[in-house]
Amino acid sequence: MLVHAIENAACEFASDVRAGLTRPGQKELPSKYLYDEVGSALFEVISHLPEYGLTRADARLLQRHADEIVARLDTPVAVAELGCGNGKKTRWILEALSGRQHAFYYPVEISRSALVACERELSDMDSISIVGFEREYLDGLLEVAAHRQRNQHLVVLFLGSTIGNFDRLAGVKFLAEVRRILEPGDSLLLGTDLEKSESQLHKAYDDDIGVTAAFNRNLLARINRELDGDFDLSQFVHVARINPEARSVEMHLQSQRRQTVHISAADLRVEFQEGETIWTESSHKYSPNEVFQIARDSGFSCQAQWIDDEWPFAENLLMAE
Ligand code: AVI
Repeated sequence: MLVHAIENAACEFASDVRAGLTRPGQKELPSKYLYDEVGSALFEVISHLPEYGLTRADARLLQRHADEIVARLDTPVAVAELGCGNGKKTRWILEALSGRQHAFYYPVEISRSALVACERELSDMDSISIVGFEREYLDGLLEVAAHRQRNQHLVVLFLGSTIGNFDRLAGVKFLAEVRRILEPGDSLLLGTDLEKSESQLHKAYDDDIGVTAAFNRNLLARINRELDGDFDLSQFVHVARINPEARSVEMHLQSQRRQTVHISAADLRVEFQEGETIWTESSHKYSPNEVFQIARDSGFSCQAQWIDDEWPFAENLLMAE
């Protein structure tokens, strides 16, 4: 069973790499593949960098406002989290909740190592029962919903501005899917990184010591490791580009010369021109008011918003209508 799952994951990776690198025009790789074990560890380091305040702002808001957030939820409530990471930020919400009731916590995570780390991090909380799901977000949430007891409400945590890694429209579509799984009276706590100056954004996504560059280039190293590729890493440079129309920062990997790359497990030979890029991630930034509209467009209403005073970032509490 497990062997099959691993083989399927490798096939899917190979076919996504093939599709992305043979696209006419801009070559692309899906950003979800940035997070293997090395990539997840590098992202953890990014979250400590002075240039990248997003994760700390998210944690600060949860720490400061957890009681108020929890007080606004209909009880009894179970907590589901889409992408739990290492679980550290979630502790604030679970601690606030444990003062009121015993609670179930359902982390949904595609990375097994993150799921294990999260369960370990929160295992000392006696009044919380943890049931993890190693699944894609919506599949996992469907399972969580199937486990809910009668009269129990759900609060879904979608923190860290992961929503920003979707295109704006795809983000609304995703939230509408989440809403379809929920019931009136359930809620969604959504973290959104807010608009900031181009220079601040540029530094955040191209830091001085090169951790974000390593995070990005690891994707090519991962293709070499897992799909038997021969990317010469010294010939691809990390580039962070501001896209003012999309109000996003894009990460690209730019080929330093004309070159050909082979990826055996994807049965692929791909040519790069000098200066050509592979687009690996977009990170969209929001205005505070826009979140209210996104909530309405996806079947929620935004009941409360908390904005950090050090790094423009908002925690938004959305209620399922
Ligand atoms: C996970 N995600 C919200 C991060 C972001 O800021 O878009 C990923 C990241 N990419 C580069 N630095 C951090």
